[in-house]
Amino acid sequence: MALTVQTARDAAEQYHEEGYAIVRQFVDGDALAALQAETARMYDEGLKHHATFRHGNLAFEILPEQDFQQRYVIQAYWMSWISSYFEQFRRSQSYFTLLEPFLGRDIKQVAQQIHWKPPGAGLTGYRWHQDLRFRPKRDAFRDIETSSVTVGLAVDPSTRENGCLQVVPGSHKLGYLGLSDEGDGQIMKGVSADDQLRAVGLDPADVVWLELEPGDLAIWGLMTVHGSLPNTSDQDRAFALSSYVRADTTDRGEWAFRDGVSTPLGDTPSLCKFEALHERPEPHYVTDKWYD
Ligand SMILES: O=C(O)CCC(=O)C(=O)O
Ligand SMILES: [Fe+2]
Repeated sequence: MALTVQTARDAAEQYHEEGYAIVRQFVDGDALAALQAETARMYDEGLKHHATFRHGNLAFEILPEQDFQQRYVIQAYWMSWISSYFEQFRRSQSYFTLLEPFLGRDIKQVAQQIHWKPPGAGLTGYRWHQDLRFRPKRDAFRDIETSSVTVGLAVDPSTRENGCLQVVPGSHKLGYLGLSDEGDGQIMKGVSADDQLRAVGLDPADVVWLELEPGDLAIWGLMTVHGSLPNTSDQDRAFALSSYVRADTTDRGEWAFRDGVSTPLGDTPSLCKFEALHERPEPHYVTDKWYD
């Protein structure tokens, strides 16, 4: 099913009112099978690394076997550098049709990720937060709240049991609330709890669970309060996330669309989120145990 301009406009309207939206069957049929196969290939690529690996913007976040009984891959970043499939997918016509009502015709991408929640891995929840916290150099982005959108595409079914995303409708209008900023600020340690919402004046009863079929897509913003629980089922939850920004509001990111024209990666990576990109662009392993 090709995404219509009307569906994209409706999603943008709901997003502006409620801070999130869902587009069903953004990908289906053979295209969905291809997405699932390439996502599985990325997992196998990640498994080749004994610890968290970085090379430019490409990264695999690994839970190593010495601490977790077996090796798990929980995140991949910027798969485009090793996958021609993901390099084309991120700037495909479907994404442009979806994003134009949100961001206009000149669009850069600042995040490309897959999040897995392998059964048994345990540490696969993301505590309540607003993604603004991941844009550390806030002056590198202008008009940040309205110029950026994140989309999460269900590769596997996304259910309550396997830790689907949850959002608090309307929370995007409340400003930055500081959720999960305490301590080392690591959002994958500890779990989302109702008290965290109450502490900032939100009602846990308002939470919406974004249960998705493979190919469905969720949309949220930098100010939308969201989180997800660890997987307690035996079904993985691969979720493909991308953040896009209006190109004229940032010096960061990789071009996705210039005046609506799909634009490939250049020869070298651009600074997106990792501040260390320029200090340590070569392949390397990171062995700090953030999960301890
Ligand atoms: O994968 C998820 O469930 C949520 C991820 C998330 O919110 C984030 O990485 O900012
Ligand atoms: Fe987030």
